[in-house]
Amino acid sequence: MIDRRSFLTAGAAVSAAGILAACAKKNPAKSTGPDSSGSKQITLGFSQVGSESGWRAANTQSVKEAAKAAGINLKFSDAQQKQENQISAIRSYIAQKVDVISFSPVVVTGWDTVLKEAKAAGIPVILTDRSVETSDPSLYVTLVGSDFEIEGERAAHMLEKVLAGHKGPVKIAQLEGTTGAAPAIERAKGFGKIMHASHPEWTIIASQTGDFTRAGGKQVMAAFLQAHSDIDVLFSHNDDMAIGAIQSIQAAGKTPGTDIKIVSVDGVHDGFVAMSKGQINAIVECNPLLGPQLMDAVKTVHAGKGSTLPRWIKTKEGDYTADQAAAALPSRKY
Ligand code: GZL
Repeated sequence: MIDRRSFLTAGAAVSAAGILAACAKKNPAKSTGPDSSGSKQITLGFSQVGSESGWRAANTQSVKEAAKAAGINLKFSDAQQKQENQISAIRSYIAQKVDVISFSPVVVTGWDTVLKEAKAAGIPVILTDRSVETSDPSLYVTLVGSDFEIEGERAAHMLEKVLAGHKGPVKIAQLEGTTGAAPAIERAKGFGKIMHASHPEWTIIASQTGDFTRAGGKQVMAAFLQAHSDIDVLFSHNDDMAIGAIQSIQAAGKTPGTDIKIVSVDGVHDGFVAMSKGQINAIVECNPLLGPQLMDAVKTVHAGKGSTLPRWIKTKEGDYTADQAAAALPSRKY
């Protein structure tokens, strides 16, 4: 896999300028009528991964609300977690001659062809949430989203806190996100980096995708528990799978958060509720409220200033342990 950080910095400014020069030439503002400010309204074509989790629902709401607030005409499609649906949606936006295309790629590979079609049509592309693997940095202007590898490292450090004072071997089950998705690949990588560097006593004895859904987490955790009677920790790549896993842990007669410690990622409302009950021990936040940052980037790109944007517009996020959950809940925005 191309190292995300080194790739993102290499020659980005040059490539972004190249995209925008091409766009300006081939795609004079395909805006619709004037917006409230009297300037021509921008049309944004957005392809969403799906509606698989509480995180995704919050992300969709953020994108829709931010587009409305920004006076941007949003064309929105839900791909139901299928890459072919996202590719079809992007092609439809190209045919409709939207001003800007944005999407959260369900998996990292398989995008070059359709992104080259967008480039040829002079339509700039902004990634949100998840990244893609490509050898051509000119195929998108910027990524608005989190650093998933750091999230994996943060999860390992939160597990260190949860296990404070624990002696002896720690047997870990891992619920992976969607196979091939950037957050799944990179959260596993970050967690493994800390585990291998600092914790020879930790062993991942089971690891399988639950596809970021509650049903997936419940089903896979039940299988883990059938195969392993000695799981000490669950590391779940998102709260929805952790919440599903909690049901299976309880069905097996064990106490989540006590018999099996749980560290999760996202920080959605139901994750915080489970944490306030002591069922989840720690959560690494992954901020879904990317809408405002995305709309700012859309306006910058549409104004021909995309080369002023960083190659990666990172989101800010925190880490929480169970003792902080109840106090944090009332102010949670998603
Ligand atoms: C992360 C996002 C992931 C969330 C899951 O930015 O892509 O997808 O962690 C969601 O909850 O399904």
